[in-house]
Amino acid sequence: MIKILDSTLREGEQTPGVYFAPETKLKIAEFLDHIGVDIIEAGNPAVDSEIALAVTRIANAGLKAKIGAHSLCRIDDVKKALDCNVSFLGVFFSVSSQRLQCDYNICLDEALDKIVEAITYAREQNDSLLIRYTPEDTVRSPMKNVIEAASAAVKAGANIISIADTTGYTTPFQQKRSIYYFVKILKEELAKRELYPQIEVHCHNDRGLALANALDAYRAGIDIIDVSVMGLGERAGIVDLAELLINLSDLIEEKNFWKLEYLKDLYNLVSEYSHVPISPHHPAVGKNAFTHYAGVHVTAIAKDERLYQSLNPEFFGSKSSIALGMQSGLTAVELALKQIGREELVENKYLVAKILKEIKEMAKRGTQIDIEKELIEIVNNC
Ligand code: HCA
Ligand code: CU
Repeated sequence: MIKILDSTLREGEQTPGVYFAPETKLKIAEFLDHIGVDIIEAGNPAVDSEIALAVTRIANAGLKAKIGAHSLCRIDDVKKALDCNVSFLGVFFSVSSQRLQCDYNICLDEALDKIVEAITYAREQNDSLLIRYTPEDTVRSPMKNVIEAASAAVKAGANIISIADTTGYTTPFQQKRSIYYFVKILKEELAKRELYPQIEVHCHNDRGLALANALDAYRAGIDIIDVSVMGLGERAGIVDLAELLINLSDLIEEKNFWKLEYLKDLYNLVSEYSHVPISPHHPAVGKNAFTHYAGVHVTAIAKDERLYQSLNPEFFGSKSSIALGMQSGLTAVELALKQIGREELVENKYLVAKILKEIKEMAKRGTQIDIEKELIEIVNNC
């Protein structure tokens, strides 16, 4: 079964301006756990002692999910991560030619030594720790380097290799630049060496293809997909948790595997504390995700919602609704009148038409009409 790693608390907190206090992080982790996320990447403890504290609290909160720390391949940092009592450790070290030459100024062998040293140390401290190694910017690194680094990491004790599309470079539409291709080659090459780690993918959204690439990786048979709430993360962020779960729910056999009804509350919580608004048209959790507006649409859904819905709002703890405005027709007014408990007015066709005219006038201000409040005012004035 595919596993989900949520990185809202690590990658997500790398969104400029975003800061989650330790108690907020614990609340977010509890929600993620309820939803059924397998691994919660809770932060990099070496960044700040408060992050270490938050990771420790979450690790000790008795959640079902594995709690993970992120760390550079540096013994001191790995120590700080392990001090937090985590059951998952993700270490990263790029083996791209540019990174080795321009940034680290070392050769591949020296990089391999650092990777092996950090993983060996972590493995010695804890037999049952899940260790992931990420050759950061995997997909723009020479395949030979990635395979050498991944092989060395697994031999040193890593259980998982993550393919990181750090800059959102991959596309399902060019074979040699697709995550699908990287997964296949990596698995094949590791299998030749009799190494069978789990494979994870971390897809950034710089080209708007993070979700498409994650699903491409799923098709290639990967084990773990990284996500965050609202896709929060560096630059254009990563795969959005809700969007991925919607699509995976369609693909897996077992129904109701994830508790999607908690998504809305989780998104509202993260939005509140991150100060990043949820887009109204965000799938499943946006304000308008199940709202119908134009006359033709509302007339149809009044007969059967499924005429304009392929997702069942109930799965997300939502209901479908209608909006009023310039695009509305008489059916919308009738439905809205029923909604505010004025069903008796529906028979008065003259009044319904007058209300519609008023609604259209009001719509010209360019913001949504509040049915519960403003429609009542319109009715009282007509
Ligand atoms: C980062 C980069 C990273 C790492 C992913 C990983 C990426 O450290 O911010 O360690 O698995 O996108 O490569 O998020
Ligand atoms: Cu990232």
